[in-house]
Order: sequence, then C-alpha cells, then structure tokens
Amino acid sequence: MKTYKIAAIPGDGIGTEVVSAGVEVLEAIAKREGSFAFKIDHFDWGGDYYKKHGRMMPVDGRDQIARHDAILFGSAGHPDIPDHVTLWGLRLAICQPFDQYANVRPTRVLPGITSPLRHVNGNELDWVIVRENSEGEYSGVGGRVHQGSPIEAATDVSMFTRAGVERILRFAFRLAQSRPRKLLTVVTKSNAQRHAMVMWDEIAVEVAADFKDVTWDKMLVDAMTMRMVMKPGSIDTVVATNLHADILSDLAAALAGSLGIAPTANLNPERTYPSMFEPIHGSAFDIMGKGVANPVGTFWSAVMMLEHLGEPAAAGRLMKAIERVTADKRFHTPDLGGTARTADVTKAVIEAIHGANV
Ligand code: NAD
Ligand code: K
Ligand code: MN
Repeated sequence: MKTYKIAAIPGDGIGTEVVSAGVEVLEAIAKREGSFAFKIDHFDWGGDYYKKHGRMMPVDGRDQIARHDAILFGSAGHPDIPDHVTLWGLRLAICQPFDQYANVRPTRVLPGITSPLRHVNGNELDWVIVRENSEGEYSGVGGRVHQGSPIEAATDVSMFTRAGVERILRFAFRLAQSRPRKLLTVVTKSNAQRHAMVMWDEIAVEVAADFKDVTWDKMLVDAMTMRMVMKPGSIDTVVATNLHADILSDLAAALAGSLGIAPTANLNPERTYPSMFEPIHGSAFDIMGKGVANPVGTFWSAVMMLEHLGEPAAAGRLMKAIERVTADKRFHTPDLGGTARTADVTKAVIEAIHGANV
C-alpha cells in the first residue's frame, strides 16, 4: 500500500488545535479509502522551541522535512515573541528555501454559511487567489539605521525578478485556463509603483499571448477591494503580489463567511521540494486554548494536500464531508455565529467521511 510521509508542524496558538484536528481527519480519510496510508511525523517547532533554543526550528530543520511528501502547517505566531521573528523564523524559513512560490487560495461560500454580502451565494463568489510567495514585498531586503534617534530611517525593499514574475503569472494563467469561466484578473499598483508593477503589467501581456483562451483584465489593488465587495460575480481567478494577495485573501475569506474556513497551498510546482498546506489564518491569540477554533480552513487545506498527492477521490470525498458538516448549523463554531467546538466539528467531519453516501 502507498504510504505518504507527512510533516505536521502545528506551530503556536490555535495552530496546534487545528493541526491536531487536521491529522485526525487525514487518518480518517486514509482509513475510509483503504488504498493509501499516512505516516505523520510531528515537529514541535515554534514559540516554545524558541524559548528553549533561541530559534524557531533546528539548524538542520529543513533537511529533516525535505524528503516528506507534504507539510501540514498550523501557524507561526506567539504572544511573547515579536511577529516578525516568528514569521521569518518558521513559515518563511520553510516557504522561501523550498521555493513554494505559488500560494493558491480558493474562496467559496460553503453550504450553510452566510456571506456578509447581501444576496451572495456560492455561485457568485467562487474565486481562486494566486499569491506570489517568494519575493516582492517579502524579499527580506532592507535595513534600519540610527535606531531610536530622530534621524532613524528604515527600508523594506520590494524586489521583483522577471523570472519570479513570469513564473507566477504563467501559473495563474494556467490555473485560470483550467477553470470553467477561464477569467483572470492581474492585480498591481502600477500607477504609484512605477518600476516593478509596470514590469508586472508588461510581463502579463507577454504571458497572455500563450493563453489565448483565457479572458484577462488588470486592476489596481485599491479598486480590486471595491470590486470584491460590489461585483463579486465578475471575479474568477486573481493573481497579485505577495503583500497585495495576502491582504486581498483575508478580505476574500471574510466575504465567504470567516477567516477560519479559508485554506491555502504553498506549492513548489516543480516538486523539487515538498509543498506546504495550511489555513490562511494565524495563531488567533484571542481564542487560543479555548477549543473553539474553526478547523474547516485546515480540513480544506487537507483537501488541497490530497489533490497535490494525486488522490482526487479522497480529496472529493473529504470536501463533500466538510460541506455536509458546514450545511448543519449545529456544527458552526463561534466565528460563524454558532456554539460548536473544534472537537464537535472534527467528529462530525469524521462521521461524514465514514457515512455511506459521502
Ligand atoms: P489571526 O488570523 O490569528 O486572527 C485574526 C482574527 O480572526 C482573530 O479575531 C481570530 O480569533 C480570528 N480567527 C482566525 N482564525 C480563526 C479560526 N480558525 N477560527 C475562529 N476564528 C479565527 O491574525 P492576527 O491576529 O493578525 O495574528 C496573530 C498571530 O498569528 C501573529 O503572530 C501573526 O503574525 C500570526 N499569523 C501567522 C500566519 C501564518 O503562520 N501563516 C498567518 C497570519 C497571522
Ligand atoms: K497559517
Ligand atoms: Mn495573511
């Protein structure tokens, strides 16, 4: 029997709660399918590890997970440690060296969940946002001088390469081409950022020539936020920079009902390195340790992991089980206006997986 080696990295806060729920669900779907198994290795990297060792993960951490088939991630973010230390020390320390340059973020209003937008249903809000995940505003280039003095200055340089922009645009056009409506919106801020963003727009025109069947347009990021709220049905596939897409996808998640349901895949499309799957949310300090985090974003990320591993039947079954559970308001966590707990939702999804007609 095929056995997939998965690295589970819960990190901190509700990351630990949703990843343990996600592992339970992965074990359940493998058992239900019967044609493959998971070997799940757990890594206790994150804030507590940092407090003991002065770093978020071991020096050879990446070597320890480089040969796994996929990574299931929770969140990097600890109340006692500055956010930039946890983010750069764990999540970006995995994403960037593993060249997971395509961050794919589907958004859809799941059955039983209400969008804060009036009159919106799943058919009108069915998007995939592609986030450039390796450079741009998150290049890590910059510096700070004369700290604390009146002449203090600081920079974060947004570095874009032709190769980096071209590969993410090509990925987004290909993804748009695979979707029924074949629409792509290329989001930039090329009126104000007149170097890199103009280069994006130019490369988009070049790449588009290879995808004649994709209908595409371009949009400034500020106008895009308005379009997402006012004309959600006009959007299908979206591609944007690391920072812009990060912001747009939290908005997208909220418009689909909650940040807690939104999934993401950090893909290394060439499969030289493992890809990483995680909910888009963070550690949620306000609710951590209470057992009420919504695990749906992690379960949906597990669906994306199964698709990536080449198990479409299992992916389809798990997605159906998730939708059956969201359709039932008894299994809505507080972020969706309900009273269910993480464990209730997890149990319901596992029961749905084993149900006769899922
Ligand atoms: P957050 O996503 O942790 O929380 C934002 C809000 O959404 C909070 O009110 C939270 O309670 C709610 N929320 C998020 N996920 C939820 C879920 N599954 N169920 C119910 N409610 C949920 O964002 P933040 O507060 O800006 O960040 C907190 C920490 O997490 C910071 O350290 C930040 O850097 C980190 N973070 C990490 C990642 C990551 O590792 N990928 C992503 C975002 C934030
Ligand atoms: K996360
Ligand atoms: Mn984010």
